[in-house]
Amino acid sequence: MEPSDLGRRITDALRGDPDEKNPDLTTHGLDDPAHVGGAKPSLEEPTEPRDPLPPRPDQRGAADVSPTGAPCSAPGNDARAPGRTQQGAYLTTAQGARLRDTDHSLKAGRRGPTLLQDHHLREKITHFDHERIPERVVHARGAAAHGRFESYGTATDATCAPFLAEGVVTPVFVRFSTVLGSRGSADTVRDTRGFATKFYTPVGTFDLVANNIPVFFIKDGIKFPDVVHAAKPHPDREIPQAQSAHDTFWDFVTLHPEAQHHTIWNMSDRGIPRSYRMMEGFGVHTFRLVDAEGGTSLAKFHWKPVLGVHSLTWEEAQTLAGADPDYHRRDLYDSIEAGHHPQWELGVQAFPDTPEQTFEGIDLLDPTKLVPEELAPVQRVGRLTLDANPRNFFAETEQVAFHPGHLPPGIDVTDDPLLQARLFSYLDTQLTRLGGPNFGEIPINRPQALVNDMLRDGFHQQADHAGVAPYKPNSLDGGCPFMAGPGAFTDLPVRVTESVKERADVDEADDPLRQVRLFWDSLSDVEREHVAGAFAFELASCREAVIRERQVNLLAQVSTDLATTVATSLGLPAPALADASVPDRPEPSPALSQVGRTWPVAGRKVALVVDPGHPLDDLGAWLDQLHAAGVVPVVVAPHGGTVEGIEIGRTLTTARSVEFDAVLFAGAPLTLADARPGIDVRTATFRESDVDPRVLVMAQEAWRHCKAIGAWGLGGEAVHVAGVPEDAVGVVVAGQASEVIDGLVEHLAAHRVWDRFPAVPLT
Ligand code: HDE
Repeated sequence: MEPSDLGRRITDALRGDPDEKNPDLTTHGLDDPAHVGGAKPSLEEPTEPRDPLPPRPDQRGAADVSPTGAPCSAPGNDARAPGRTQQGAYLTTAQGARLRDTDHSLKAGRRGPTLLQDHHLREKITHFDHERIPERVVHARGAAAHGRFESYGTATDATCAPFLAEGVVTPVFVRFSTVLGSRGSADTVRDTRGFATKFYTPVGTFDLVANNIPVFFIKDGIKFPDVVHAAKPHPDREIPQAQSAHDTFWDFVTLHPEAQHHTIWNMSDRGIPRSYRMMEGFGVHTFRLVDAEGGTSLAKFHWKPVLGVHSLTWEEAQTLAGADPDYHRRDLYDSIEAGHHPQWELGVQAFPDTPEQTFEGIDLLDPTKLVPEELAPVQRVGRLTLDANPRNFFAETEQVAFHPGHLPPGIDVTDDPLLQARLFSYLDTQLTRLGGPNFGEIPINRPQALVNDMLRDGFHQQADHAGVAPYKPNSLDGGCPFMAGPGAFTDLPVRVTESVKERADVDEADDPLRQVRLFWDSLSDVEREHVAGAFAFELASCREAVIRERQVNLLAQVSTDLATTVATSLGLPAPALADASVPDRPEPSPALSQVGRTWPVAGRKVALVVDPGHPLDDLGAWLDQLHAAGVVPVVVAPHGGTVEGIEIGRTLTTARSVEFDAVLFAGAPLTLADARPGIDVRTATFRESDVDPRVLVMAQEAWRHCKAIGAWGLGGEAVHVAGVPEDAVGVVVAGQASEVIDGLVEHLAAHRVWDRFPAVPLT
C-alpha cells in the first residue's frame, strides 16, 4: 500500500464523530468508578462463564498495525495484531491451558509444604516478580490520551510535512508529565510539565517532545545530568520528593545564572497548572522547516489550549497533593470520559533562516531564550483533540517512547546544543527502560507507516522478518529495500561555519537575566506576588544561608521590589542594587501573563452543595442549566447515595473546594454525626442546629482562593455563616437559582475572581 493510501485509511477511520458525548456519563458527576464495558457489576461474584467485557466507550488502545507499521487488516498482511485484551472465558496459564484453581498452591496435604512441582504457582509468581520496569529517569510521573490532529493547511508554504497539508487528520498519542517526581508522586507539585505528542503520520512518526515552559535551565546537553542530579532528591536521604524546594536545586540555579529564566517560570503560576487541559506547550528549541522546493525557515512550536492557560494557587496545590495526588491525571481522564475533549491549537513562530540564526537580536539556538509573541506572532496551523483514554496504563502511557529525532520530511533539527544532546539521549534511555533495541515494536510505539529498516533480531523482537539480505545493496532479495526519491527525509545541506574544535560558551557577553526581567515585567501585580511568595517558600526550605543570599542577590538584578520582598520574608538584609541600575529591560510581553482575558468555561468543575433535608425538586433543572453552560456539576451532600434519583458525587467527608473551579450552595446542611470532634475539634463547639463545619470550610476556602461562589435559598445561610461577604466581587447570592448560575458561569470565564486578590503592587 502506498503511504498516501495508508494516510487516507487512517484519516477515514478517524472521521467518525469522536466528539459525540457518551450519554451515560453526562448526567451524573465525574469519577464514577470505571464500570468495564459500561455494565454495573453484580453484588454476588459472577459464576456463569462469559467472554471478557468490552472496554469502556471512552477508551482506545494502540492502533491495529503490525510491528512493521502495516494495518493488520491490510490484504496479504500476515502480521500479528497487538496483544489486545484477555481472550476466552476461562483462566489459563500463559500457554493457554485452562485452569481449575488459582487460589491454592499445590501442597503435600492441606497443611503441608508447597511442592516445587506447582508450575502454575511458579509461573504466576515469577511473572509478578518481574512486572516492573525502570521508571523514566526524568518525567516518570505521567498521564496520556489518544486523539487526532487536524491540519488547517496554513503551514504548507513553510513545510512540506504531509501531516500539515490542508484537512489531513493524523492520529496522535499525547503524554503529559511532571519532571522531578517518581511514578507515584503527587500531580500538583511545583515543577515543569512535559507535553509530548506522537503524530503517527503515514510517512513516519513525528514526536514533538515539548514542555509547558518555553525555555530550559541550560544551554548545552552536557549539563543535563548536572541539573537533574541537583533537582532530584538529595542522594543521602532521598528527600524531598518531586520538589525543587531544597538546597541542591537552588545551589545549581544560583551558580548557573542562565537557569534563572526557567526558574522564574517555575516560581510563577505556570509551575502549578490547574489542569493538563489548561497548559501551553512549547517545543523550546528552534527547528528548521523545509518547503516543497527545499527552501528553509526557522520555527518554534507552540501548543495553545482552547480553554486558556490557568493555574492553581499554591495553597490549592499543596492541599490537593494530599487530598487528591492524582488530580491532573483524574482531570484528564474524567474530562475525556465525560465527552469534554481537551483541545489545543498548534502554532508556529517562523523566522528567516539566516546564517546568524538570530531574530531581533535573540539567539535562536539558545534554549534559555524565548521570542516574545509580540515580535513574532504565533500562527495557528492545526488543532489537536484528545478524544480517548488509554485502555491500559502500562501498555500505553508507561511504555510509550518519545524521541526528538523522530522527524517527518519537512521538519528538521537545528544546531542547538541542547537539542543535539537530546537526539542521543532519547534513543539511549529506552534501551534500559524498555529492555532492548526493539521498543519501537511495542504496540503504542509502532509507526503507522510501512517500515522496512534492515534492523534485525535483538531482545523482544516481535517482527517475523522474511528474506535473507538485510543489507544494501543486495541482489538476493531483489534489491529490496530501495532508496526513496521525492518524499524522503532529506538531510539538508546546511552550511557549517568554519570553526575550531573547542569546549566553550557560545556567547560570553550574553546577559542571562535580561529575559528574566522581561518575564517579571510582563506579569500582573497578583502574578508577581505569587512569584515572590514562591521564591520565599522555596528558599526558606533551603538549609544553607549562603544559597538564600546568592539567590536574593540575583533577584536584585531583576527587580529591587522582588528581591526586597523575598529578602524580608527570609530575614535577610535588602540587597543594594536598584532597578535603575539595571540597564537592559526589554519591552514587556503581555502574552506571558495569564490574567485579563476570558475563555470558554467548558469542562470546568463546579460543586453543587445540597441539603437533602429540604425539598430538592428543582435539582434536575439546576443540573441541566449547568450542563447547558458546558460546566461539569458535581453534587455534594452530607451523605452518599442519591437525591431525587440523582447520584451524589461527593459527601462532606470527601469533598474539598480545592477540587472545583467554583462552588454553589443550594442548601446549608446541618452538623452531621460524622463531623466528629475526634477528627476536627471545632465540631465540639458546634450544635446540631449549626451549619456543618465542613460546609463552612468549603465556602471559606473557595473565598480565599478567589473562586466564584454562588448561593440561593438556604445556601445563602451557608455563605453568610462562613463569613463570606455577600456583596463582594465573584459572590452571587440571589433568590433564583437560574440567576445565580448565570452569574457564576460569567465569572468562571476569567477562571478566577482576580479582583478579589488585594491590590498590593510589587513593581
Ligand atoms: Fe527530555 N528526556 N531531556 N527534555 N523530556 C526525557 O526520555 C533529555 C528536555 C521531555 O512522556 C527522557 O524517554 C536530555 C527539554 C519530555 O515519555 C530522557 C535533555 C525538553 C519528556 C531525556 C532534555 C524535554 C522527556 C527520560 C537535555 C522540552 C517525557 C525518559 C539535553 C523541550 C517524554 C525518556 C515522555 C524525557 C533527556 C531536555 C522534554 C532521559 C538529555 C529541553 C516531555 O531521554
